[in-house]
Amino acid sequence: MAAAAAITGRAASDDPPEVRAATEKALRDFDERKFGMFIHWGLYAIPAGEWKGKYVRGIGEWIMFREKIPVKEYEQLAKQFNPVKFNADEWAGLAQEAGMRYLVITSKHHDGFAMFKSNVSKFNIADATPYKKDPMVPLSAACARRGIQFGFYYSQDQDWHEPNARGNNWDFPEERNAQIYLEGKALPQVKEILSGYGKLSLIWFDTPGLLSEQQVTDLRRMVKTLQPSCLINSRIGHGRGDYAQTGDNAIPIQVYTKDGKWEVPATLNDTWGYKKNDNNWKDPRDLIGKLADIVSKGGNYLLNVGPTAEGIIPKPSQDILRVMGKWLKVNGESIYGTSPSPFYIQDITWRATAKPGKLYLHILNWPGTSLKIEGLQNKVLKAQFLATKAAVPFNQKGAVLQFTLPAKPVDPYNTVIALDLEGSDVRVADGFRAGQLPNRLDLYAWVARLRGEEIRYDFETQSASHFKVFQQENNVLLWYPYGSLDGSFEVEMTYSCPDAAAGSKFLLSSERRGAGTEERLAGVIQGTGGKFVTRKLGRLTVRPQTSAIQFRLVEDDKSESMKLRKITLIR
Ligand code: FHN
Repeated sequence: MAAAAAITGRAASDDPPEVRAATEKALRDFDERKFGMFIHWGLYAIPAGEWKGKYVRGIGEWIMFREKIPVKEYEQLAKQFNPVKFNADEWAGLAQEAGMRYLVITSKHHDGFAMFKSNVSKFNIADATPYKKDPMVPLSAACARRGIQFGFYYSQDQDWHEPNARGNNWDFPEERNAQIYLEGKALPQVKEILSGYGKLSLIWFDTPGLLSEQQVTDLRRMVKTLQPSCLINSRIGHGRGDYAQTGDNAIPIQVYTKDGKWEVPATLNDTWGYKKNDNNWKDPRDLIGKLADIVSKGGNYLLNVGPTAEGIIPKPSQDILRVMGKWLKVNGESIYGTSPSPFYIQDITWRATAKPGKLYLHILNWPGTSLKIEGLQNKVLKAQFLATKAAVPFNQKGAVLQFTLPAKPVDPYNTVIALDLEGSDVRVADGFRAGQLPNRLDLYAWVARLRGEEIRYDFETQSASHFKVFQQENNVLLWYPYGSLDGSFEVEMTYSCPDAAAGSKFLLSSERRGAGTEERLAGVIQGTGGKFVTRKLGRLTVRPQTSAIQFRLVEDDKSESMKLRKITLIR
């Protein structure tokens, strides 16, 4: 797997050959699985987003940090944690029904509480709760029985329960010694999770923070010594992972294959850990589209559920996942084991995935009775809808392929057309190939990360709205170029705004991780009489190092109801 070299490169070069071989094999398998279940489960499911009667904004598992809850007080939650409704087989069964082929669960999140029986710290589910059992034993076994690969999340640097770990400066204001924490808790606990639950497909470290390169190298070595085939994600830090994560809910704007395998960790609502008031569930159409979008760009999708303190995966999550599973049952051939799109991503109408001699067109937004695909050089031998096996009439002249479609989608979520091609390799003409961008590039709101509790996407108008302004955590749209853009672009914005709501200042900026805003384009939202219009904004520079392009209202949210459909970058 040549593409993985950039990510495995440094770590792998230190690995013994047998570890390298086991890692490469595991990576190939991981690449084929495409879709996994993430589970954030811990004590934070008890307060569930509310502390002392007050609603706490933000992600649920951060409640201890946000409210600066003292360790002694937070520890008391363990006495109430009794997930009697937890049923390992039901959870694994749900993952299987959803078409998820691997599962990653929090063994210890930043709050420091071990969700497994640990001999290293008494602050664990078997010793500190009335439940008294280790749920990870039956869960790992249930996954193994169902052919779902099992992996653990472990927060290796942040641990708000420990004076020498990172994060808790309300109980522990004095300087920490990370090595004491590592040797006393993180390393021995990682050893425990690698030893007691059979074969782990991966360890998912998080928020690497300030650990030194040597500390990270030691951690990697320990994992690979105990289980050579256990994959390590990039959030171990210092480039020592086997595969990469994008940011949370962050999908690259284009096909992205140059740095090896990657995965998008994503939420079903706005939290990872259970929050009783978070009902901002994503639409299955959005999620099924995102699965195709991510896979067509080269990634895996790790989609989260946050079970309750009783051990129940919230019903809306279950319902959504079952809808996804139903779609995958029919269309799985176009997802599992595929390679990324050979075309660059043009708009939000369709995506492509491929297999030798096969091309799958995922139609996400129905174009009406005709669909034109340009650039395919292979002769098309056959075209059929995966859902019905019905033939799709088409006409191919040179590199222009035209389909005649029914007026309405065959599948309301994503209609897949499977093409049989002449020749095994898919060939795409110059100017249409992945990696070759056009002079006008549309960044649609649908492709952006919608960050914030209020912001919403509307399928009807293909636009995002509710740009509420807060002192912290404004509602924003973020696009992630991942190195695909380099230059100064003229920028246009396609949006609508009722005249009465016009007037707020907006900011479109390119951001660089660690350095903040690099370049900004400011303006005032003009009224459009509620109609969608395209307006020129000025110029913006985007560099390969740009981590995100961001749109937000800055000072007031009078224009929060404006609808933003897309930003266009013109070279
Ligand atoms: O801080 C965590 C957060 O709670 C959650 O676990 C996510 C999942 O990717 N990771 C961190 C933030 O990126």
